[in-house]
Amino acid sequence: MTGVVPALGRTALITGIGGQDGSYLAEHLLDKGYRVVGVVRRGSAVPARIAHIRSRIELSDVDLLDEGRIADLLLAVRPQEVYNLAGHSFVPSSWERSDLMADVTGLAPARLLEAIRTTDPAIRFYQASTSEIFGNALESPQSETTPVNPRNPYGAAKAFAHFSTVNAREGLGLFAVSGILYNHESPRRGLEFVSRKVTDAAARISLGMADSLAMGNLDAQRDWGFAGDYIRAMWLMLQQDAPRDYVIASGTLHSVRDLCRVAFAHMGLDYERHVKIDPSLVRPAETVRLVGDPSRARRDLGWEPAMLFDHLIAMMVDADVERYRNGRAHVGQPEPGAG
Ligand code: G4F
Repeated sequence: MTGVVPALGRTALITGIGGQDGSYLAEHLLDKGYRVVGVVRRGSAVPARIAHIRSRIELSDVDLLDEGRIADLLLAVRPQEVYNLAGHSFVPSSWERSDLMADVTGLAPARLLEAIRTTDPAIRFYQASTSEIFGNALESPQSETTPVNPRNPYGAAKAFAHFSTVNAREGLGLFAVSGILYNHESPRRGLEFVSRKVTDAAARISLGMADSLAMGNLDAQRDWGFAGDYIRAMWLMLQQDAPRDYVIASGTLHSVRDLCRVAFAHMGLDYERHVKIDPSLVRPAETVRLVGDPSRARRDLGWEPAMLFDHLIAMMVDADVERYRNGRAHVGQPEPGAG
C-alpha cells in the first residue's frame, strides 16, 4: 500500500469501505484531510460506490476472520481510528446462515478489538451497531439504556459485537464506542432494502419500464434517516474526550406505506395502483416500533439529522430517475446471499 500522509497526519482504517456507509465515511474523512485505508472483501472488484475516490484511498483485502492478518494490517497501516462497518446487513438472509452471520458480523469486531489491544491500544474504535439489537423492544423510543432483546440472527450477532465493544471499553480501557444506528438510506443503498426498492420502482414505473411492485408488510414502521448525516455522527463519536455509546436516529416513525406514498407521489403516481402485496415478502418475526431517542447524541456531539424523510425519499427517486435516463452504472446491487 502506498499513499502520501496528508498534513493532518491522521490515518483511518475503514472495514466495509465499499458499502453505503463506508463510501460516505471515506469521502467525509478525505475532506477532513485523513489518509484513508479501506478493507474490502477478498477477490472482489473495486466496489462501484468508491470508484470515484479510488485514486485517493488505499485498499487491502485482509480477511476479517484471520486475527493474525488483522494485527499485521494494523501494524502496517498504523491507524489512529478504526471504523468497523463490515458485515452482512440484510436481515432476512441472516436466517439462512446464522453461523456465517455470527462469524462475520458478531466475531470479527471481537477479533479487531483483540488485535487493537495487542498492537496499539491507543487506536480509537467505532463499531457499527444497530437498532436491531433492541429487536422486540421493551420500551419506545429506545435509548442507550434500553435492554437489548434481538429478534433475528442478525440482531443477535450485532448484540454480541455491541457487548464486545462495551467490554473492551470498560474492561480493557480501550477507546471503543458502539454507534446504535437506526435505518439510514441514500441513493447508494442496496436494492434489496425497502427504501431503495421503492424509489427504484417509482423511477422505473414513471419511465414506463415497469408497471407494478411486489411488497411485504406496508404497515411495518421504521425510523429512517440519511446515511450522509449518520456517518458524521460516527466520526464525531471518535473525536470526544471520553468514549460512550450513542443512539443515532431521526426520532420519527414512518410506515412502509408512507414510503410508497411519498416516493410514487413525487413522480405524480398513486402507489395504490402499482403496489401489490406478496405474502412471501412479509417477515415472520418482524421487529416492532423501532424508533430511537437521539438526545445523548444531540447533547454530547451536537449532532442533528439535516435531511428529513420526505426530502430523503424524493432525493433518492430523483437519483434513480437520473441513473436510468443516463444509463449510468447501477450502484447498490444486492449483497451476496440477499433474497
Ligand atoms: O429496508 P429493510 O430491509 O431494513 P431493516 O430490516 O429494517 O434493516 C436495516 O436497518 C437496520 C437498522 O439500521 C440495520 F440494522 C440493517 O442492517 C438494515 O440496514 O426493511 C425495512 C422494513 C421492514 O419492516 C420490512 O419488513 O420494510 C419492511 N418491508 C416491507 N416490504 C420490506 C418489504 N422490506 C424489504 N426489504 N422488502 C420489501 O418488499
